[in-house]
Amino acid sequence: MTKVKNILLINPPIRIHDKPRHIPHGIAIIANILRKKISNIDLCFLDWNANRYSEEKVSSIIAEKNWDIVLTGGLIPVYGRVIRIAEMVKSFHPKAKIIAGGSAAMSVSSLLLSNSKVDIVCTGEGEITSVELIQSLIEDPYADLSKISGIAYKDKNDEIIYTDQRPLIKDLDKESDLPAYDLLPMNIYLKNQIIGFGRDVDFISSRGCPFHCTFCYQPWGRKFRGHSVDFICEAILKLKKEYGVQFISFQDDEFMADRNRVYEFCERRNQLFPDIRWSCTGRVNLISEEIIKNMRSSGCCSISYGFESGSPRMLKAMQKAVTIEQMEKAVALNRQYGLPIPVSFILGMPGENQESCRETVDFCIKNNLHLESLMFATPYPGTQLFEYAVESGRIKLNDLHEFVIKLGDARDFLINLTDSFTDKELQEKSISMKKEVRAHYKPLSVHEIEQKIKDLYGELAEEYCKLSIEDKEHRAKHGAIDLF
Ligand code: B12
Ligand code: SF4
Repeated sequence: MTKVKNILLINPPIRIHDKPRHIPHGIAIIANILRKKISNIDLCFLDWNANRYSEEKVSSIIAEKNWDIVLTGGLIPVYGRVIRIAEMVKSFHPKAKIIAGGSAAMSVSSLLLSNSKVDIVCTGEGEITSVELIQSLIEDPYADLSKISGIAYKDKNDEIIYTDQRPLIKDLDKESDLPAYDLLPMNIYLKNQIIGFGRDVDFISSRGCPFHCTFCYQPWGRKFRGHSVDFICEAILKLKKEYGVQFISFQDDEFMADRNRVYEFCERRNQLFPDIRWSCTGRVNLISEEIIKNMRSSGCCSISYGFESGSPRMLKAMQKAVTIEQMEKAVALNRQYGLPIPVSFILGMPGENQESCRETVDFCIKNNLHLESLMFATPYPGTQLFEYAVESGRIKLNDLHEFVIKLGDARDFLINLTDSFTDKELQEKSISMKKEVRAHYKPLSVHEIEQKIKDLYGELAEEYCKLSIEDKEHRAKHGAIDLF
């Protein structure tokens, strides 16, 4: 019998200016799968993000046990933290193997391997790869990894080796799993709502998106793969029973890509858990009166849209594949069915100029929308926009590590992709556009907002009054709860 191996999974902190709100789906799914599929392991999940520990505390947890394998990763803004975690681990346990995954690892795999003490990167979906990899490392820490698909690693000579790409999972229900909720500090997540009120949790019910927006990273390709409605409903029933969940915020790239699945979910929600309310991501070309009516009458409280621009020219340049007419129709339908209108915009895509900014401002004023969630165009690695930034010499590959370390929230200005504005002008433009739109925005009265919130949220509406200023600010940026 092989010796028990100590495995530590670390979820690094993200968005530390806000409360921890989002379940770390990727690494928590991996945790669940590893403990089910591999025997002889002692697995510990350190949620640095949820607990907001100091680095000293994390370092002492790393030091206290002889970890054999450490897994970490997440979205690209945790790239720097992954590097730091690898340093801390190796300083106490030089022989421990460090495996990283998520977009912080797969969208910049060779960069991460070259600039850190990370040993192995998971270059795609982690469910099968992590099991094969860890089984192999348990048998022999110095095993030949070249036969394991879906990884990149440093060999004995520090050369980076890429193995075959692992094919995408065909059936998410069978081959993936739920996050290991019981290993996470669920109460922290449940009290820091995302979109809803009460005990609100996020859920990712699909992978992949059929569209081609140039600023978006699509590691799972253009084919939409959804969990079945059975899987989703079982998960919600579990979350309700075990954690008293009252609201589900679907954070899929594009929850509505498969309309039949949406209709089926609405029907099943009404049968199985009519008290659960929910929100999701949408797209204006997928919206119709019929679907929105259905969603509204089955507890949907918010559909968020990435509008990005009020300029048809910019929409085309971003390959958004939507029209201004479709955007206006979606706004009107959301209003007609009493739903708030959380929309986001992007400033500073290549080709942005005074005229396109004017069109965005005019579009907001005409449709009485706010512009508070205006982001700066940011070329995240793996996107077409990133390729453009490299080709146009705005990002130098020699300086890539310094650039990636700085990536964070797209609300903060990082790089200028336009030819029409200087950096300073672009940042001032963002302020002046928001200011102009704010001056024209006609909010509903407090009474009208309260009434709409009651209509949408029923008994959960009482929670609205209890929101802290911080939570209200979060809503203003992401949930647009009082913008109807
Ligand atoms: C929910 C979400 C968030 C949440 C955070 C979630 C969290 N707890 O970390 C919030 C809202 C905070 C967020 C913020 C941002 N996000 Co975001 N987000 C997502 C979203 C929609 C889902 C992520 C998710 O849980 N997916 C489901 C899980 C199962 O997939 P996964 O994490 O990739 O995990 C799989 C593999 O990667 C791997 N894996 C993951 N971790 C690990 C670890 C190990 C050890 C191993 C072996 C494997 C492994 O196995 C998993 C199962 O196959 C994705 C879109 C997407 N398609 O993933 C964007 C996405 C990750 N976000 C993205 C971006 C750009 C951002 C922002 C920077 C955007 C912004 N406007 O500012 C901000 C970051 C803000 C900041 N200050 O850091 C990009 C990343 C681009 C890139 N090149 O890295 C994505 C891909 C969106 C997109 N399509 O462009 N985001
Ligand atoms: S921005 Fe949305 S619609 Fe566009 S490709 Fe990304 S997930 Fe799909």
